[in-house]
Amino acid sequence: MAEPPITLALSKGRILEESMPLLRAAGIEPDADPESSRRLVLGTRDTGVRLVVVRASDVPAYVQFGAADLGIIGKDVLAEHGGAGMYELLDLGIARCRLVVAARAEDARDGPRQRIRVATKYVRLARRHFAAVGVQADIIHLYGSMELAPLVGLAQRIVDLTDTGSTLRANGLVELETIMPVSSRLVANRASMKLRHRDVQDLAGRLAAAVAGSGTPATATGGA
Ligand code: PRT
Ligand code: MG
Repeated sequence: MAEPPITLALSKGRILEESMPLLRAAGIEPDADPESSRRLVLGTRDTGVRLVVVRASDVPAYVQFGAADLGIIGKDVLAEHGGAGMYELLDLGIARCRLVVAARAEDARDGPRQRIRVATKYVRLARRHFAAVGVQADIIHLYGSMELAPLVGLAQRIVDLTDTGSTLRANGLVELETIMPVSSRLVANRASMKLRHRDVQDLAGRLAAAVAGSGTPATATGGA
């Protein structure tokens, strides 16, 4: 019997957009356009790889529990999850941004109060950050539009991602400090690393070559 396909979990949006050129360079061509298709499981041409398309914050669950052998996630999502049950194999260098603390420009001048409320999707990372800098913070878990929280008095600070900074600026917010730089990572389920070592390493190697800009598997010659 043929081996089951290697399953790679990724998310629609920024990560998928920026992953596709790397996947193509690594020889993985989906049999439907993952961005527009309604299908959540996609085959690929001539490779034993299938793609599953899930929400960004759900990718770690698929990889941790082995429903996906591999996944592509932001370092933000990986760090917030904690990485249980998986190995980080590769920095893909895509979907770059940074996790920052931000506040309304007028509040930023005040400096932190004795105790502040912080709105974020990154509860664990925010808690760790404010503990490290010795600020008492009550963390409020939001699922989206963090930028709104300071404008309506829900929180004095937010912990959120920013890239160009235009979303913060558009809402009168300023960046106070960077918690960490973020880019997307290839992660692998721990058991898959053992049981399907060759397949996982092969795919990771081809992606590494694509990242390095050769655009072709390491064994191939020539080409730009
Ligand atoms: O939407 P859903 O809940 O399904 O998931 P998600 O919002 O986590 O997915 P998505 O596609 O928005 O983000 C997936 C991953 O992309 C994140 O986990 C990051 O690793 C990465 N990434 C890179 C970003 C950004 N850049 C980014 N700029 N994720 C979000 N943003 C947001 C930012 O917070 C702001 O609201 O995009 C907006 C524009 O940013 P500016 O600074 O350029 O204005
Ligand atoms: Mg989103």
